[in-house]
Amino acid sequence: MSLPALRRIAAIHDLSGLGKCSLTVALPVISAAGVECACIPTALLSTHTGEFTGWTMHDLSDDMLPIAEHWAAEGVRLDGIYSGYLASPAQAALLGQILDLLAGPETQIIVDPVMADNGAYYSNLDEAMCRAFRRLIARAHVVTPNVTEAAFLTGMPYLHTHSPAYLDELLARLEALGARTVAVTGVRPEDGTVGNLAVDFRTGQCCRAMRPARSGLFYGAGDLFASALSALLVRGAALEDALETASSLVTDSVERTLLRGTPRRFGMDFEGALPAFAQRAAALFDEA
Ligand code: PXL
Repeated sequence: MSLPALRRIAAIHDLSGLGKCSLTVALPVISAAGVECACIPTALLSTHTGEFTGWTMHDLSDDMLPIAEHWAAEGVRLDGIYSGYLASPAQAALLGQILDLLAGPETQIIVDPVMADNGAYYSNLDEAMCRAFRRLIARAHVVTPNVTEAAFLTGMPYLHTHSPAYLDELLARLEALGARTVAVTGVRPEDGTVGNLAVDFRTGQCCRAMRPARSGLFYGAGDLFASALSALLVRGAALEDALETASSLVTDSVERTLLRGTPRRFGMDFEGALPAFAQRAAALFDEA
């Protein structure tokens, strides 16, 4: 029996030791989707920067290009390059250089412009990070902002609920920035409903995955979603299947977090949701 080639994604994110976000989410989720996850860490932190104080951070900017140069010298093939939290705007420029080195014609580039949520920038980040992400968007095949990030990127006001007219304007402005496919997370058509919306601007295809809303912030939810979506798209899933399957991983993890009463800053209980996610992913590719 032979197996199809294993696809490989390079995940370019920070490694926050505690709090379940970025690489500590990307690695298990991308693996569970049946895709290899290679890593270029952007920074090493003791925890993520939300709701923790006194965290440590070691910037790994000096290592990012040498890692990519080594991989390029080894002739490593990447089916996807998926970037997330960057420690500074300068790292966005480095990411551009890494794309020059490592992205081939077949490499899907997924940029998650991680910088803000709930109408506010994360600690240490500001408009300079937003300007840097704006420049990267035109290079990406898929961009996965939450509503706050989409509003900041496009100069729109951040709103709590999102009318069709608001969403149309947001999407039109993201398209004008050069985005090809966007998946906007945390879309709230009305109070009590939240979900994700994806649009392929080349075909006009638009799909949504909406669920009953749960109150409060879930750290790492965006990373769970974008990691799952990236892996599924890189394996060749259709946009609507990838959106639905990634959204279900987030919903299942939200429910487990609430059932267990896990303090929010420690991240989401996605571990027990991974088997069902892996099964749904395998079913998309007839491997169930
Ligand atoms: O989940 C996004 C994220 C990633 N990395 C770090 C963060 C955050 C959000 O707060 O602080 C370091």
